[in-house]
Amino acid sequence: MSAMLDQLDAIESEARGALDGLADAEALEKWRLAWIGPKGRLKGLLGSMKDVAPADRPAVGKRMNEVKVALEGAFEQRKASLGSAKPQAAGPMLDVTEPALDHTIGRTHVLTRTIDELIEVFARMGFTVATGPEVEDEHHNFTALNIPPDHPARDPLDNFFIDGKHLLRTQTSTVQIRAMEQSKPPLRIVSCGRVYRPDEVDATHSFMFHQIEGLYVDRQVSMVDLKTTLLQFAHAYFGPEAEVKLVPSFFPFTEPSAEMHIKMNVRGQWRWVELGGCGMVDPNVFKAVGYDPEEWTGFAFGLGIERIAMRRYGIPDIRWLFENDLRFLTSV
Ligand code: FA5
Repeated sequence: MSAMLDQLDAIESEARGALDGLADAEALEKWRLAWIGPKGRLKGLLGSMKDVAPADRPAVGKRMNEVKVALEGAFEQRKASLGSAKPQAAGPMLDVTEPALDHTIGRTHVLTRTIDELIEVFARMGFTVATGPEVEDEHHNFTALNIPPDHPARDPLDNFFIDGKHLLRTQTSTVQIRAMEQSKPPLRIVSCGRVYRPDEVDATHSFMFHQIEGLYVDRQVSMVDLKTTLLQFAHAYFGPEAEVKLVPSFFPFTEPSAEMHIKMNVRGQWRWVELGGCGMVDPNVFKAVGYDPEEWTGFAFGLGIERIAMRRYGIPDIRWLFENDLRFLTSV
């Protein structure tokens, strides 16, 4: 009999020891099955009851029951204590009913959008896209554009020179020269990009801004072609009621030259707004790129993209375009 009682004592103390080290509900369940479950160690001892002398069986049965009750109690206690520590023991919780996080997708900057729109309008008129560097030499920024060495526009105080001969381009007209150097006429290009001038910054001026340049070279091109092209652009971009006016002006690289004004609806009021310069390509510019001015004629224009975007989207201050303030960026 004492061998059986010893075994019961051993099972009880071993089972209690194993129970102490358990960390989660899964381990607890395994413990229950192993020790007090229907096929557990305790039940396994029942098979040995037949070897116990009949006189001793009540005592052994009583002890077996005590151990069973004690281990079941210990199991319940451990289960309760693990249950109260559930959040840590169970790891991160997943609440599938919680609404998903709202993740905001960025959007194209209004200037990039304007550039894409402008290019699309001119592409429909047969213009292809040309590009040029922002760091330019004096030849492309001035000399080839008929701006001689003593011209006030070349004053170092009016330009961002990098060294004696290179500067940040002040206008996209540089791309006219590069495009003509690279291709034979006829030619029809637009070019959009950044230009730099040490202008004082205010609501309509920045030291860095964007221009769209257009150049059309062919035989017998006239001012009528220029005005028609600009009018078609104005209608396509600002609506069929927009009007175009060319006001006499001066640029060294066009003759005659004009300012392009567009009559458009600005917040309910019709106003004339100056968007840029234009004119017929000066014969000296053709000579600089090796085109024969007796054979080829052309027009060119250069418009400020910020001014266009500001009109189109009702933006009152040019600085908002560069400050990266999300309140503005998400509103246009
Ligand atoms: C030019 O830059 C000439 N290259 C345009 C041209 C091209 C004339 C081809 C003839 C033939 P202008 O300096 O006026 O021109 O500048 C053109 C436009 O750029 C202006 O009308 C204005 O819309 C914009 N602009 C000029 N300075 C600034 C500035 N500091 N900030 C923002 N936009 C500006």
